[in-house]
Amino acid sequence: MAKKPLNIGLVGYGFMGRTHSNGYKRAPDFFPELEYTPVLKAVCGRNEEKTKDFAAKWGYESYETDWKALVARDDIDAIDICTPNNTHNEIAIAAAKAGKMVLCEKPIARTTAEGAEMVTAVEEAGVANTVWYNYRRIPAVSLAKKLIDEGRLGRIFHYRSNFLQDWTINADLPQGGEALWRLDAEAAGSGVTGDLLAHCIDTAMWLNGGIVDVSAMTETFIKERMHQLTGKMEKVTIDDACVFHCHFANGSLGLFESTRYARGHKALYTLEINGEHGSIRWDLHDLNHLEYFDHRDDSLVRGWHKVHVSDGDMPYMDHWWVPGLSIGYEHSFVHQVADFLKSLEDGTVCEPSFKTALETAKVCDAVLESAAERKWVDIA
Ligand code: SOE
Repeated sequence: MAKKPLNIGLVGYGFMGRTHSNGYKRAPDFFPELEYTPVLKAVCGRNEEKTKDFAAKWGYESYETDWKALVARDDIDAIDICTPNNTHNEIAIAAAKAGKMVLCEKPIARTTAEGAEMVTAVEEAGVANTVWYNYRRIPAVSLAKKLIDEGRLGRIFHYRSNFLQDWTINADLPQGGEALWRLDAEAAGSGVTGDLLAHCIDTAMWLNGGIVDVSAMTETFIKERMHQLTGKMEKVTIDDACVFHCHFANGSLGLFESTRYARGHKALYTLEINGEHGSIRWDLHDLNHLEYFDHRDDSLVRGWHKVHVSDGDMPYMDHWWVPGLSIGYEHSFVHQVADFLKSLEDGTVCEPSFKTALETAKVCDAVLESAAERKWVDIA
């Protein structure tokens, strides 16, 4: 069967530009049943040399240096936004208005207000959309979803999640500009809350339902850093660390922590859920294992099971190697591409849609408000 091409216009060639491009390239080989196939039509970046180089390296047919020119092209079906958070709103709205599908790197935007405008734009235009919260599509995390939905844990009491890093401890590290925009609140919106806790919140609400209210504290440990764009020492306005607790709509309690100051941890995303019958835990440093405890097991063998998520009957794994062989971080992006293509085929929504991702933005905003005002905040 001849494949239907989906012409991709990628904006941004950084770390995320690479993960998404790899996803587009790998998905057709490993998900051959899909009707659509991504075509790497054009990549866009402001630095012509680097953009041209990226296009050659990753196999894009052409390049642009102005995203508006990319959005105006008739040969582009979908705009994929991999640029700093302060650009998501403008690019996504223009793309939707031009009738393009929009795929946007997380978080949806800097604030709920910006994200809400994006939701309106894609809904008014009726274009397919998704936000790349890739960790949902790690097979072990998808398996956790299946086990919870089957009711194996029973009533849920606790949800606990961390995202720990240590790459900003050095006070000489500048803020702002290329590669370091995540340290600049103007570009990023917030620090660890929007960058890291947003992942934890997206997964948490997917696995355990909505969050009702939050109480948070944030800290900025290094108060001033050299700004790469101005060359001056400037006040740091992002949150370096954030801790919050919350109530979920199902009555369970949530506890979340994120920091870029946990010496020794590079990207330690962990989650644990405790229910009436059992518990589940997972961490990104050992991403192919899901730990599962079922109190209803025979007491002589009761204990934590360490499930190696590699068998063909486990989520996504029938598309990869043979049982016992592992996959990695990059595969979560291949899975998101495959699920997006499948959603086009089926006429369904590829979750998280912009609308779903807006719920995460609302929680992030409430967390920041709670920390700033030292009070509990209800989620609107
Ligand atoms: C930050 O270091 C970062 O790259 C995030 O921006 C990503 O979303 C996360 O998956 C890994 O860490």
